[in-house]
Amino acid sequence: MKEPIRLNQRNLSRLPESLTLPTYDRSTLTAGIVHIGVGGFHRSHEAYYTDELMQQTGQTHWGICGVGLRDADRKIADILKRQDYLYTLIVKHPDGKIENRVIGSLTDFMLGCDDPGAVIDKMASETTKIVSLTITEGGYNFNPSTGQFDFKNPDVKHDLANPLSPRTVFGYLTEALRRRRAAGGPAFTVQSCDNIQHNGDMTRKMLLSFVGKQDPDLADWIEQNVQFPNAMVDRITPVTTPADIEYLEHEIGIKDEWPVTCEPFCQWVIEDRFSDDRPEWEKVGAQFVPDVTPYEKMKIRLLNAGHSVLGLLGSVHGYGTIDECVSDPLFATYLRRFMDFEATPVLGTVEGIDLDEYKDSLIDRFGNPNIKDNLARICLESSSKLPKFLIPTITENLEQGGSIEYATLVIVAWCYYSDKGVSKDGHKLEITDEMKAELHKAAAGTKQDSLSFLKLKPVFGDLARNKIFTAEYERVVKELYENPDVAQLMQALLFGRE
Ligand code: CS2
Repeated sequence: MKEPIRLNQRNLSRLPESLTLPTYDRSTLTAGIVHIGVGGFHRSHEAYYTDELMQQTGQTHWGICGVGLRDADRKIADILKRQDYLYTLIVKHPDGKIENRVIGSLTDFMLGCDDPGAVIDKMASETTKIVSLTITEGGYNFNPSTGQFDFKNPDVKHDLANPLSPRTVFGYLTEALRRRRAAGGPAFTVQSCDNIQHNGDMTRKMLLSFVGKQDPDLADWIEQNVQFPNAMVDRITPVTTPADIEYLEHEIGIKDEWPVTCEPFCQWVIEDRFSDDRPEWEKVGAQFVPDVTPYEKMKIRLLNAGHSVLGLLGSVHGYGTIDECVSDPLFATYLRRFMDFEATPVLGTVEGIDLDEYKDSLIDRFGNPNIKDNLARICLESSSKLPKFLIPTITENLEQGGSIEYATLVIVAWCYYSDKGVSKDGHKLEITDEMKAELHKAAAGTKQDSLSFLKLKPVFGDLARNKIFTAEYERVVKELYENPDVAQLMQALLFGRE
């Protein structure tokens, strides 16, 4: 077998013909965008759209300078540097077809923890028109029970006192915007690409709280000059596995140390308000709309919540991936019922979208047998996901007298999962959550106090005080703890007791 070819700029012309390669002149690339959080999702989504735009127009001024703030980002920084910021996007279709494409839109990668000043300079440079973010739901430093910025976070305290060597995204944005104001030119746009409803408004609110404490005049300037467009982002992007790297090496003949895999579906709906210029992403499939509210709500309450429903129930049941769950008619039916009976009634209408079709398409996408989307990824950081994806559906149904049973079983499964850390058959679960210890402690108190888990206020707000909810929750807790056969409880909800 021939040696695989290392992915880098020099080797581009030698790569196998089956790959789609950048056709624009990468030697003239400049970064109009600085992006914080270069995970798989950024690389399958914004970096892909931008690559496609450059492919179609030949424009090279919308390159992306990647930024990682923490030492944990060193691995991706080193790999991208060795590959001249190139990587392969492996698009896996449900019928087995695979498209491999080398993405060339990243121009550079900077590590904030090594040199915060260089990152601030880059963001403050007048060529930067957009600073975009995928910092995960938890990165917004938002306390769900109060709705306010969390000033107790030690990194935030550090940043307030040390504006030139920040650790959080808020510290970086503040110092860079302070310099933009001093320079007298336009501000950059701050563009969130995370799964949060009104992600732009949320970023704005959190940033203004931080800046208001550090530099109130600057907060006024930001209010007047900086735009934070809301957006809905969508593309299922599982964690890259060694098998993906081997596939490229052995079947395609290319050595890429960290490719990204994703589904063919891709969507980006963005509010068209920018502080300065923006890329014409509409030329490559993004939609610019005046108000993104219905789209983001639909996506978060159906897709993301649907993922959590399958992820938590599936983990306790002993399944490993989303497609495995959906191939079980019990799980597929349960998901559909949750969407129809609980999520949809509190969603409102989404203009121009047939919700039934949207739900059908979600089940098809989740069922893509080539996208092995691990439940460990789906359940990761559930403590910041559920308050945004699932709990609002429960509280709104409680207000309206709607159904809550399907979602309640998910919360109970989450309690069992956090308490025991194993599936019903005793297999250890891989749990990653900033609040893992607190979740475990609260869940482990269930035997003494069946509402113990629900009393975690930062996650559940006042849910433990709602009598209708707690009655259902306590009933299900008792059943699941007596016999952790979650499928049996799902079955009973769907078809009644035999
Ligand atoms: C998933 C998302 O982890 C999760 O919560 O629901 O990462 C999901 O795959 C993406 O939002 C799809 O666009």
